[in-house]
Amino acid sequence: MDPKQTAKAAKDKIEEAAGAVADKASAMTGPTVPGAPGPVPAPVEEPTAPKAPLPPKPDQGAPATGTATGAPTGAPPTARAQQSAYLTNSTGTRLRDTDHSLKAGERGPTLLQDHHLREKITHFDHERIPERVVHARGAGAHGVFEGYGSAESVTMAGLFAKGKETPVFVRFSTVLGSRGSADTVRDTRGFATKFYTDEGNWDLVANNIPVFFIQDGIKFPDVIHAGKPHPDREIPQAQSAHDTFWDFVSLHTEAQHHTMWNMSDRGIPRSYRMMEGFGVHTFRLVNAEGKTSLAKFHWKPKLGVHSLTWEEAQLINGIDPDFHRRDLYDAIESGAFPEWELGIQVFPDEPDQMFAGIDLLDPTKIVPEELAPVQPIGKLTLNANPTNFFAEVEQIAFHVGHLVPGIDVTDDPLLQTRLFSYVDTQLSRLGGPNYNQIPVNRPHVPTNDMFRDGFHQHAVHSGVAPYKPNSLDGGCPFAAGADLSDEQTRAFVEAAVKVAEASKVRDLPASFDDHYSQTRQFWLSMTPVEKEHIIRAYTFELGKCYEQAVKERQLQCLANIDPVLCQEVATGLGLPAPEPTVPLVDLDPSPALSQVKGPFPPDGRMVGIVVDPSGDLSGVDALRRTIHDAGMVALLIGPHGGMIEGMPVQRTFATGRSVEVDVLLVAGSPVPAPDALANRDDKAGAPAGPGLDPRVALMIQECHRHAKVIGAWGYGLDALTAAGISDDDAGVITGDSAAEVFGQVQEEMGFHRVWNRFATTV
Ligand code: HDE
Repeated sequence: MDPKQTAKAAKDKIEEAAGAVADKASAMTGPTVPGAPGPVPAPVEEPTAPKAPLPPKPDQGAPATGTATGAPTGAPPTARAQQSAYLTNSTGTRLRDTDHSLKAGERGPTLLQDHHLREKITHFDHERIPERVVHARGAGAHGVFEGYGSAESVTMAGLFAKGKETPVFVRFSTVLGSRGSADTVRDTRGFATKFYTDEGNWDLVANNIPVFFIQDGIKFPDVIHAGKPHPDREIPQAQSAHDTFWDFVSLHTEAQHHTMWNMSDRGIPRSYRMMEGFGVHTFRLVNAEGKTSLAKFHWKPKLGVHSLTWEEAQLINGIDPDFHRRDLYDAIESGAFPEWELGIQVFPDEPDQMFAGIDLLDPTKIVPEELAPVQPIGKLTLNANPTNFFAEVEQIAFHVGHLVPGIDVTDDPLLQTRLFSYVDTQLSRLGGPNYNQIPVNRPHVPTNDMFRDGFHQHAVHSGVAPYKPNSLDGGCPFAAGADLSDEQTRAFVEAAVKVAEASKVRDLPASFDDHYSQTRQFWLSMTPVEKEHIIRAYTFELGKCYEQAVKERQLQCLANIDPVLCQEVATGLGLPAPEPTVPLVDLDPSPALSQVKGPFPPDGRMVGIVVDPSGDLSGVDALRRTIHDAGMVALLIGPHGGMIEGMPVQRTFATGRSVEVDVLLVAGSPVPAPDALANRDDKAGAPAGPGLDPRVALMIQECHRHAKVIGAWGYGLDALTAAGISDDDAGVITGDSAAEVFGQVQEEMGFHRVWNRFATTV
């Protein structure tokens, strides 16, 4: 048999199957439920007739199929996956049996000659690579960036040209936890974007918090060692609520600004789709005339910035530890593609690198948007899930030094260390210096780097002279032109800025000394309900510390930020509130920092619908379609799985929990289901009024406590009464029909929560 013919037949079959799946997806008119495990439903019986591998799911994308040195191959993305209809070993030889090892008789010892067994087990033994030192836990997606053309006066980077589309891959992450840790812990989130531009890859390796714990990269191991689990018992996982973290930040007080952001609602985002992103450092932009400007990068989510409540975050860590990952993939699968605008704050490139008294090289400082507005320069849309998590999300390697003409770095001492660290870490994480040849890291333009050999070399370099100058390879390759206005030949050239005359020192400028005024500014910019959340977060975290000295020292830092904050936390800890040791500086509040805003679009929001199969279900199916058409996901919640009146049940009273939904619609008042027994489902121990399933009562009460919009009609009103919720309460919407109630619910849910349902005291 001609192997080429076999490969071609397999490829044709894969493409045929991919087409069939796409047709099937487009033919589906009803609300889809994201999260299905395969592209075609699995049969109950094990399939045995040989056929080509299944294609990826319609929502999945894959890295481009260029070669390791950037040449387009024209192969379909599926060419990267398994190709044969038959099981083979890693060198393509077909295998008959992978279920039994080769033995000396059925009961005999296994033979050393079993090369298939040895290959299979050896490969398995080496499947793991080191997880990232920080940001180990994450999720990622493919997308596209479209330039607005508005940045052309400050940067020549071609990706910002009007209408220019650039493919991207984005990876979101937490910082402290290990790869298998929970998503909704209190932590900073990473927001790293690789732009595969026509001038090489540009990585914007950002966070969802605009300031950092430290001003000099040499302190990075210290802050991370303090935040990671205690080295003796390796607890707690993915938490800052422990002694070593608070020991460090209370001694190293430049960390206080970032810590305040972590204690705010920003530390527990509702979704990766609802986070801002910040490049943190000031970068240097260069336009086609060579003129430089300083700039800070901001990602602004179309859906607004929203958070969980602390109780929700803690419940979700148990109920669905993959909450953020699932939310991102489900939203993309259901067509609610997340969007952000990229914006820049631009500052003149003055020799002192200051703006409005703020040192632009100090990464513990922001420039309030009210002083320097964020100007939109392009739009990011995430539109495809990964096909293979390991190949794409785990192996992507970001680096702040992946720069393109028009974008350069500054002397921020944190950024300077990062320029070293990101290459270095990939050497041990990805096993050698050729990690940029891994498919997800490959640029979409030709590379000609004269780097040779090393582990996992995929390129087959020709020529004899990988050095310069040479004559034996005809002088190839040649240095690119320094003429910045020639887009065809221009090169990345470091901006020739002056370096001040100085002596070698291990020190920072005096302008980095103020650790408190912007921390206080953040506090003063919060609404009362956001301040309550901050007080509660500090009290929780310090309450988890054992050392009295650590708590007292952090209270002193809080006294230097705000006396009310300090007093409230001190009361919770049962300790006296100290007096400030530095003068309190009142900078103008920055309303842009508050999250209490709206309305925002509801795309991809989860709408729970509680149904009673014995009650009136009229309007529920139409409601599901309305929710779907409005870009949201409807979750039908019933007493049992399977179907209810032709509608698929996504959650039962046993499997569902309030924290999974943004809004709860109560379409009936179901009596206790047969499994509403506390010994079968602990939630059934929740108190409920007469006749209502206690799990439904708990769901309504939690949604109410977490200030979510609740809608009810018909017998649903009885359920509210039995759960002890008044229909006069803010954000509780009642009416005669599903359609009437949902119309009002939609208006309210754009504000994320019913904010005035929270009582405040500050
Ligand atoms: Fe990172 N950081 N970082 N960091 N960082 C890493 O690189 C480091 C910093 C950020 O999804 C590592 O590939 C140092 C600031 C993100 O793959 C490592 C310093 C910001 C990600 C590293 C910082 C970030 C990383 C670990 C202080 C926000 C995840 C694995 C000088 C602007 C990227 C890796 C991904 C990852 C070093 C500070 C963001 C060890 C030394 C500030 C989003 O190289």
